[in-house]
Amino acid sequence: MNTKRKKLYEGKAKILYEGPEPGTLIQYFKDDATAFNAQKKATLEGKGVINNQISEFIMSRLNGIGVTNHFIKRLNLREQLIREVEIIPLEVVCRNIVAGSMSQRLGIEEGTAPRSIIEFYLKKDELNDPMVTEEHITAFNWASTQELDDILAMTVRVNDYLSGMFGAVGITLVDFKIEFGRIWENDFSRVILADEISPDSCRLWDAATGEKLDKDRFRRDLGNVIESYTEVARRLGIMKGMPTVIQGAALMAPTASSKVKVHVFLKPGVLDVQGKAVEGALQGLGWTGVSNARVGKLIEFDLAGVEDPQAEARKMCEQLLANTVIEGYRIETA
Ligand code: AIR
Ligand code: ASP
Repeated sequence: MNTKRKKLYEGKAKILYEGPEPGTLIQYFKDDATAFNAQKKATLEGKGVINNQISEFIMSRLNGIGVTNHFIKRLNLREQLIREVEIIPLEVVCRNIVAGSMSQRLGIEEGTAPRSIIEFYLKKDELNDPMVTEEHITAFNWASTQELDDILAMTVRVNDYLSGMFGAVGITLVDFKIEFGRIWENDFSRVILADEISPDSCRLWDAATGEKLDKDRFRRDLGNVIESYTEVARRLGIMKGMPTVIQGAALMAPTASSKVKVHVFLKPGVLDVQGKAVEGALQGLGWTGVSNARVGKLIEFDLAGVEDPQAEARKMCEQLLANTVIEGYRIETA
């Protein structure tokens, strides 16, 4: 992050900043992890980068099947542009297999599978997010009956879609938590899916081995948290499309320093007087096969304190290093 903007809210794993236009926000994914109402805390390097991408992937897919949500586009490794919503103070949990708090509360062993169950929790840290029923929700106006119907219908669709999506890559969707918000259009409001969907908010088990690939690795001190999140991203085909430098950077501290080389040269079609001179001289010395010589400049530097050196170097070219009307540039980072 290199621009100063207004922070609107800081949660346990994310920060919300004012967006570039009214009705938009920027959602920043931190590396911080908490569990048991923040009694347990840690920083898991790279988690924010992975969750930003997994959540982008899932939210885009859900948008594609008509589950309207707040995601607009990913901006960089840790940030996404989202629609501003009036958050409904509920955590909606959908369970396909008994695990976690339901297993503890009801004394039912983890792993048994009844039918899918949807539960509601009130978002209230001071009270440890108590479970509530539909009666509480409508009685206290946290959501209207109509909104609750929409929330239930959307949760069922999300569960169907995600169960299939994860199933196809050998992952069992055990349970997940989602949140919703209201958007206003004139005097009418509509409920849309908000927040994030990632291994922080789902239980994901390897379908073959039962191995946990989600935040329970952190909650239960099972180790390999980032490795498991990365595995989820890999199976979904997300990490594959990322340039190698960024894949490395995903797990790298944001303060690590990169070697950057920026090559700037005149665009093809722009007369390069120096290039022509060099070309003529080389030809004169007998290298008659030389053509299209361009003389450019090379700018080298070390760059620390940024998360995406390529992206920063690109901005430097656009703002200072190249005259983009007539010059092109090529960036190498290592
Ligand atoms: N969850 C609940 N509160 C915060 C989160 N992330 C998610 C868990 C789990 C599901 O909701 O990650 O996937 C049910 O959690 P629990 O603790 O009630 O069993
Ligand atoms: N992150 C939440 C907390 O700190 C819940 C959890 O994921 O365990 O309580």
